[in-house]
Amino acid sequence: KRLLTLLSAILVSMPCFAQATANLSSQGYYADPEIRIFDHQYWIYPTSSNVGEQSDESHFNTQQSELRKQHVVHKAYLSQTSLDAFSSPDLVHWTKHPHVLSVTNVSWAAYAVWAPSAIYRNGKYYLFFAANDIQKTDTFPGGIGVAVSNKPGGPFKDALGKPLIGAFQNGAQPIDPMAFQDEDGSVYLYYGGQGHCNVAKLSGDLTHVIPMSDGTLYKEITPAHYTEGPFMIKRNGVYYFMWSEGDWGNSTYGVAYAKSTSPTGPFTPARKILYTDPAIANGPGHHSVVRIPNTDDWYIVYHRHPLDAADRNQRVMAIDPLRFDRNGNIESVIMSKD
Ligand code: FUB
Repeated sequence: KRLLTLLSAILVSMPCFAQATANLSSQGYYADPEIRIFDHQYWIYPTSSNVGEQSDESHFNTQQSELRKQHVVHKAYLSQTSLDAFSSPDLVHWTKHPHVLSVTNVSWAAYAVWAPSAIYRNGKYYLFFAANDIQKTDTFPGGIGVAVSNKPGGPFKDALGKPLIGAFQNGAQPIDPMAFQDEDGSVYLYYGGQGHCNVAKLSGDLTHVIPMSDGTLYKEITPAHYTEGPFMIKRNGVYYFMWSEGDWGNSTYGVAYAKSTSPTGPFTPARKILYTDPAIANGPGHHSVVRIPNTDDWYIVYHRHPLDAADRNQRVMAIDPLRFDRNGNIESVIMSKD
């Protein structure tokens, strides 16, 4: 009887991940989801990946509209004019918070905002984001920005009036920021696409990059096969640096990780833990990880392509358990069906 009671308690406390994934994927096309815990709620900040939707041009001024017409490189980016967020008490039921950040509130961007990363610091919520990376002009240079709000659901306003990190510092494409607060209060920003990853240390007020202990401002930490989407977690004093590698087109896109005793590496050895399952979904990646407070239960939130997706931007969100073995290595993720 005691065993039955224990089993039913475990089942009740375990969220149903097929349902959780179904609830996330039914929100529509979203990518690059970053999960956080703010105010006793889970929050997800993703990229809008609504390919095919007409962009609303009415909020742009004449100069911005002209620039947008001239620089249509990827149509999908043109409709990424704002970021939505989602909140949940239990990882299963999600409430949408539309337009927590709009590109029209970022004076130095006219094209798109995407791949956000959020932290709580100094009594406020900060949202790091990529903007305008594709078209680089003197007026709209592109880079990684930071926006601030009093609430996790925004509205977030551009904090600096300029990029925090500009184009191609030390060779890294300024996209996919991930802000990591270490236990000593230091904040590190991991970022970079196109196969080049940098880490930079931020000032306490998050307004600028400060030198690391060796004097470096932008340190390249690119692991072999790295594509984009860096993420960092710390467990039992070990830093787990994670990233996305491969390509959706040939079903090699997935998540890998490596370990270190330092937030700036070196990280070793690398191992892939999330990959295409031809029976479930294609190209899972650009993920984030959350630990349930007061437990050693971890979950990975990521985007993936439904098997019938015809376009690389047809990406939906998913969530699954992230498990560690007895040696502290991350086990392969078993993707839930939705
Ligand atoms: O969502 C836009 C881009 O796609 C991100 O910057 C990459 O990480 C990839 O997920």
